[in-house]
Amino acid sequence: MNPTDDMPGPRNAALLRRIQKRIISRDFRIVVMGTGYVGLPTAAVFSDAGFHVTAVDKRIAIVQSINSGRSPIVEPLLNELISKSVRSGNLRARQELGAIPKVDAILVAVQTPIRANTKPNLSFLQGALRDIAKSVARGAIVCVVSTLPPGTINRKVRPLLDSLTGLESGVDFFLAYTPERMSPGSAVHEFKESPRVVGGINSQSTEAAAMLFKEVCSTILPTDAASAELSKLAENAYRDLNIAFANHLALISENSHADVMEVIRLANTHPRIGIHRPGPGVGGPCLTKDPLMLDSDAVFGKPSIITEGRRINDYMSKHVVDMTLRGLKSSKKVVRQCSIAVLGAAYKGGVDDARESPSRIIVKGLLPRVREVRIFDPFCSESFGATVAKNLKECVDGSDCVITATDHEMFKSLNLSELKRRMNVNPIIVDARRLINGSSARELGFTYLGLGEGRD
Ligand code: SAJ
Repeated sequence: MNPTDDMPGPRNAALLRRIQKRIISRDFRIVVMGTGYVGLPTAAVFSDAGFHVTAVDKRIAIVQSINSGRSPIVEPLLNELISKSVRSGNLRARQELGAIPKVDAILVAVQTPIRANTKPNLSFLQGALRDIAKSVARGAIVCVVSTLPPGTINRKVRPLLDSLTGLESGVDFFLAYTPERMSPGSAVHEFKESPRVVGGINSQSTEAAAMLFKEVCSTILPTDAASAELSKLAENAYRDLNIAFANHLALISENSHADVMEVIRLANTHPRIGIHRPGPGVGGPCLTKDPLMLDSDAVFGKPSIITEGRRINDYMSKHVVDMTLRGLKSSKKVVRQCSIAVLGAAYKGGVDDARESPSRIIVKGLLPRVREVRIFDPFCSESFGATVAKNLKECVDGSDCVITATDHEMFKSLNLSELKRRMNVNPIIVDARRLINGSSARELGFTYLGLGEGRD
């Protein structure tokens, strides 16, 4: 048996008890490496719970924002937590880890992007591990939070840390994978309430990491590191595939005189079915990347349900461009003279995040063909090259076609009569998010094209 896979030995059992005492008394220093959409809520929640947290990020603007008590991103509750913790002295940010005298736990939350060739880029992770190596002392807990390709902890993180520190992970210090499961827009709430998967490289590592996360998360799911890695990827790949299925159904419905929303509503009344919503594509940093990470060892040319799902979801933004051009032509408009209003730049409703947003493909697809593309988003300033409108009215005034690209709350209750008054004659709605009642729109004289709605 591998010595690090056995039951807690007497030495580590005593150490674990000492660590537990210090965690409970909050005499425990935590470093969070990387303060992006994952590291920031992590640092905020731990510091709010009374831990001494140092957040490390290379970006000076982020460090300054945190140290002045302001959240650098729009995320409910985050600003309050950061400002409170900075005031109480529990949270500080810095650009370099440097020589912090005593670190009890290090949580690594740096980005693990996908390269253009769809292979994972682990250079930020490796850089962070090099940075933390000198701070990993005997008895420290190291947790990787970033999303990882299968097998990374055991095959890459563990040997690298052991060689950099000269210590033995699982014996001298504890190493675990604790994937985040936060949805932007409710990150703080979900950080605390989503069951937290904690997978150590051995049972002591799982126990040590669980003791720490138990203080801030309502439920802990202890497991091994490899299963934890795969479970994180499986969740997001499953969601991506489910949305791809909804999108595929939308394309089929358009050719079958059926309405995909009705199809899904009916199917979902079955107690064991839960189909997601179709839309203009899948955006954001997670679902566009994690399925590829799960599939990163796939043999080229081998059939892959994951690759096909990604292709369908990517296709949907182009489909919205095609729907728009079709709508303009069927209304006898001269495409080159048309003005298009795109409602939403963020990748989903309620967030200010435009990463991988379907709106980008929609704007880029329409810009070279029409006179003007205007964009309005209540939270997000990204424009993808379109003209930014200050408000909804400015966006739709004198437009020929309105596209619902993001499901922000305010786009779900558009005043259609006012919209019609503000738009040019023969107004068109391309409802890529299915936020608008198509019958009401048609009664008012709109040409209404709902994604996934088949018509005679
Ligand atoms: N979308 C649809 N139809 C749907 C649901 C979503 O088209 O029925 C689109 C959204 O508009 C968006 C994209 O998919 O463009 C992704 O949205 P999302 O709601 O899945 O949210 P993310 O990517 O912000 O967060 C996901 C979350 N995963 C799940 O809800 C299963 C979150 O829990 C993860 O922690 C997060 O990824 C992550 O960081 O991995």
